Amino acid sequence: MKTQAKTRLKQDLSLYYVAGTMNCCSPKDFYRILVQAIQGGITTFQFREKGVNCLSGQKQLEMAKRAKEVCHKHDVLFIVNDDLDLMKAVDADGLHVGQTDGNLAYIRRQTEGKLLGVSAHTLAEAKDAIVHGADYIGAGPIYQTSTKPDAKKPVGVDLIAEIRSNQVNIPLVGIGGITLQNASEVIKAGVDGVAVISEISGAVDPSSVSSNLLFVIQTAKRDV
Ligand code: TZP
Ligand code: MG
Repeated sequence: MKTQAKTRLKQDLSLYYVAGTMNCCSPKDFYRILVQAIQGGITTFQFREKGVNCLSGQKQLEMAKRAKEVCHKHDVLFIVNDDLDLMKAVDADGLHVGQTDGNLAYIRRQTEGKLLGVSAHTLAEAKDAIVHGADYIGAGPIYQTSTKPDAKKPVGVDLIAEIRSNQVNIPLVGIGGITLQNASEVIKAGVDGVAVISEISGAVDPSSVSSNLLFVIQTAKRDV
């Protein structure tokens, strides 16, 4: 990735909201919360429709299309979690995969011209993702999270410092248990952005939580 595109991506990943309808009370709430999060200033959205009570088939496709439309109307990047076919069907901006979601070399070929994000739990996984051409890394879980039932043990901000001290200059986001209270610490450890599910999807006022998070992130970035 060219330096200018990398700088732009680092900016675009600043406040990365991840959600599916099952993280909200209903599909209707999912869409309302997404719109409010956009109003509050999220910069990237990942459609992660998986687990108990998730939408499938045509309903999932329609929701993904609606979500992409509202994201693009407001210049928010739209990324699809795991599902290559869905990413292609909605012509998303990119795909995000975990360590067990398939062969990275194959996935990179299939996502040519799109962004590819890869989750990493260790420095070795981050390096492997870079070798395979990932555009950005999602590092975590940083803190304890109850949103992802199969989440690994929290790695803390040490993982971020470790990745950065190995001269890994790839766009990097932290994920897992990130809140308004700890977002600044995560940014100061060296990430370009923070990814959250419950802090926004469970908020009484998703718009103000999003704008407060963005403020904390931008302030912390200036202090790094
Ligand atoms: N990957 C690692 S932790 C996590 C994912 C998808 C869940 C993050 O959710 P929350 O509610 O922000 O802790
Ligand atoms: Mg996955």
